[in-house]
Amino acid sequence: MRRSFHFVRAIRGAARRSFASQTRGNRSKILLGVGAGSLAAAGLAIGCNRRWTTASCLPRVYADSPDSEKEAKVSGGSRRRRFLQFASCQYNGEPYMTPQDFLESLSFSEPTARIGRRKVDEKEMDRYLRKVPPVSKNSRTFFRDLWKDGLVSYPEYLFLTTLLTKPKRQFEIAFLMFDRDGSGTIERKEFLAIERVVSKQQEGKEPFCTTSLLVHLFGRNGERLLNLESFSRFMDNLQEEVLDIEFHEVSRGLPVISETAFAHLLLHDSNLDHSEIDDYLQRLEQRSEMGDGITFPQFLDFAQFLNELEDFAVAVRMFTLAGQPVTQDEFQRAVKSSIGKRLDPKLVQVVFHIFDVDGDGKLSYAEFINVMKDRKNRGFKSRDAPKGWEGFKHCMRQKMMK
Ligand SMILES: [Ca+2]
Repeated sequence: MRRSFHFVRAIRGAARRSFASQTRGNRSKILLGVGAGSLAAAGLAIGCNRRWTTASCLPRVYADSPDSEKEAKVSGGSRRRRFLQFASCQYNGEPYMTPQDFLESLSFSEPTARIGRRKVDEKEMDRYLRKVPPVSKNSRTFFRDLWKDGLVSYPEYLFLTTLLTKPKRQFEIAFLMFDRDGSGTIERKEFLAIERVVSKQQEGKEPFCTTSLLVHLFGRNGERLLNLESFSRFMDNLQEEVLDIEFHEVSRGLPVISETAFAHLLLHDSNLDHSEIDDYLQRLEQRSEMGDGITFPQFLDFAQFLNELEDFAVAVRMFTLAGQPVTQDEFQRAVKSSIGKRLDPKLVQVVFHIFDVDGDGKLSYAEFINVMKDRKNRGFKSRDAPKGWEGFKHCMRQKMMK
């Protein structure tokens, strides 16, 4: 069990419908819309929580898990394994994720229980593709809007998960990698060529089908070109959509999350076990007077900062060459040099309360970087928990330490 916010599945339906119409400016409407959904789901939440906490310790059996394991062994790699684990559809004999599967693979350690993969036929596929908005619509709810009605291929999954943690200044580098002929725009065939490379597919071996993402970026017949501006906006929207889901699942529709919930969000994807996470949270609660909470824009800033963690590490190493712990002012200066602005002092205060081990007001830098690296790489490194009997023992140890 990685997350303590188990009620989220119950509220997801209500939340998603409300988020679909979300814009930055209308948070009060969301508050009303999702707040009602959350209240309605609160009763369910208790049941869900119970089911999750007891069931999560036992190995869950999926009808298709032997196949997924076999497929992953053939093609190798933890990302491939994760893709196969969550891919709930099959089209032309190939496994695909729905947009819902994709979003769940980022937030949950296991997919929803199901029996086999649902076969998608031509007619259904045609219906999916007709629903896809063009990239010029600039949607921040693209994946949530399509939800079950769309397909994400394995190369696309690799592409999307790679983009999730790319710092903004690397958007252009990524764009130039795709624009193979240097024309200043990306064509569908250039996009597919890179996809082929990253998924290690041989040219001509396996033709890619037209997916929802291809139609979104290049049109139904690949008639549109993608320029740097649209490409960067797409990446921005993708990052924001995933963070939006994460934040609002925790806030239950409210515009802020508590400092403790923020700390939990930072720590839950790390390799820390439950007792270690509890230590961090207790330290935070003992040291800080709980304030007004953390808003979504503040959370976004922090996520942007995490995407620039390498630059931050270089900057902060200047202070730590002599093995000195970092003060809040030094921390902020290092942040500014990596993302171009300071973080809200309240956020920094929370981070210091969590990672100031001996209470001297300074940050234990090595610990901070190690935990935050795990958080940044969420979904892969930290989620490759041991499987089978080893996994069961690991899980039992975790439970007994609680
Ligand atoms: Ca080009």
